[in-house]
Amino acid sequence: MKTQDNMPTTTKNLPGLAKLSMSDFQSHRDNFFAKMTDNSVAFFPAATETTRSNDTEFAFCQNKNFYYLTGFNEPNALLILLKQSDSEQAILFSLPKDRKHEIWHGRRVGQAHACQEYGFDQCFTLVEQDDLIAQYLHGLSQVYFAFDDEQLSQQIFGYLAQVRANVRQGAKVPTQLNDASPIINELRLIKSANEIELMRQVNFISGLAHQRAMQKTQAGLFEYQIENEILHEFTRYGARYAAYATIVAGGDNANILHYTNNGEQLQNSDLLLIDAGGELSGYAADITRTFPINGKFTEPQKSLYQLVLDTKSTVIAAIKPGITFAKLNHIAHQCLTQGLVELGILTGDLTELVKDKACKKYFIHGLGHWLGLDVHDVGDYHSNEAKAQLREFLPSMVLTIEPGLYMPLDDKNIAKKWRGIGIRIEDNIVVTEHGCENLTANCPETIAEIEALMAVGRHERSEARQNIAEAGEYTSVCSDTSHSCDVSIDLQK
Ligand SMILES: [Mn+2]
Repeated sequence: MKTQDNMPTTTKNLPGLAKLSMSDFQSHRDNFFAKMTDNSVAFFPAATETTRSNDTEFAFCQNKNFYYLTGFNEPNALLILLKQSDSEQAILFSLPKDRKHEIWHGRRVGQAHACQEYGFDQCFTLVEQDDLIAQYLHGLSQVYFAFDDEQLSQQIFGYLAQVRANVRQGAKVPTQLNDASPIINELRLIKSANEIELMRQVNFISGLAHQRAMQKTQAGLFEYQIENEILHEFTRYGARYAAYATIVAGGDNANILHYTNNGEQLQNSDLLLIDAGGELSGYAADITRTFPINGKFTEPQKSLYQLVLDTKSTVIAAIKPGITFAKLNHIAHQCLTQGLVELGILTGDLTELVKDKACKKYFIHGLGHWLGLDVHDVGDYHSNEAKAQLREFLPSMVLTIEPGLYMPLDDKNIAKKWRGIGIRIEDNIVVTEHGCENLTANCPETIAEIEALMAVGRHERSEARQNIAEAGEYTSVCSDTSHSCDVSIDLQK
């Protein structure tokens, strides 16, 4: 563990491998080509910009399937994968170079550079799209696209109608439509070594952000001020955006699972739950920590925290290829139930309570989820179409483990000392050949680690206050003299 002013050392050369290379995206395309039949075409549209208000837009977020296959980060583009018996072609349609537009809104890659820098076989402007696609479709037998994308579906039916209109002139229309989503979801679920390295980095950065938040937290601050410390640290190391809306939830707010209001003042004896992860080159981290606002756990907070932490550790220790979320859930339920019985929160026969999933009253969400380009990443959780069984883990899957316990302030059925406590601890895990790797290793989690780090934060604040006081004296001495004092004092040092 280290204080904030030290540069990170463990993930060596941050920001290091901050993006995937052209060959990574090419191999993603190759993997999709391998799933296509001969004489077929697949469509993957880029995202469009979303209006925030009037003429301003939200920060652009690329469509993740499109990004996975291209690395191309402009809106409105379209990728086509064309597979014929003797060739595989990746074709991009994108916005044209436009000097005037670029001066106002930013540079565009343009068609010539897109071919060179992204490895596409052919690149065209959007103006050429409609005519060319109708030509490509003629004579093909199958089409792949995401069925849940309504706009794209409409567009493709339009193209097919365009080809069909020329049947009398000899045009041949594809007859089989395939949903591209399950195919690309499966590909995205298994990460490459370079994807895992990116996720290692974004986890490391996010761990630093949680460390900073712990050090900066004190009663009287507002939740959004701690959110700001988190975002500061993300950006500082190249994770320009949060992967999802940061949750900074003091006290009873932690019992609202997706609390993002972040507008309340931190109270001295409460816990603070922070669920925050950065996004680095499109890849997400998703980390939760819970710690005492004044730096010292109370006894009830300690008991519940240690139980959640022990549960998380026991579950993670069991992760290896072949295990399922069902088995991990059983382990989590056993740990939590036993702990809740020992604390007197649940009463009854342990075996019966586990069987009845009694702990779900306080552990109200799932144990974890896939993680990748999306924070709740794509990929089937089941092993068969009937959805009867949860699938076995494979090496290079990445997932979260996030047990929690939630005791709402207004729940009169719980003893008073537990009320208003909400705890979640969440790590990001890669399944390896024989076990797993915890990507969230640099983020403090034990009671001793957290209390020690927060004590460093308190010490730094009191030193800073002392320095400010001394600087104040110095300034006042200066201002007593008759000539002007030209000394600048950095109060932050
Ligand atoms: Mn999560």
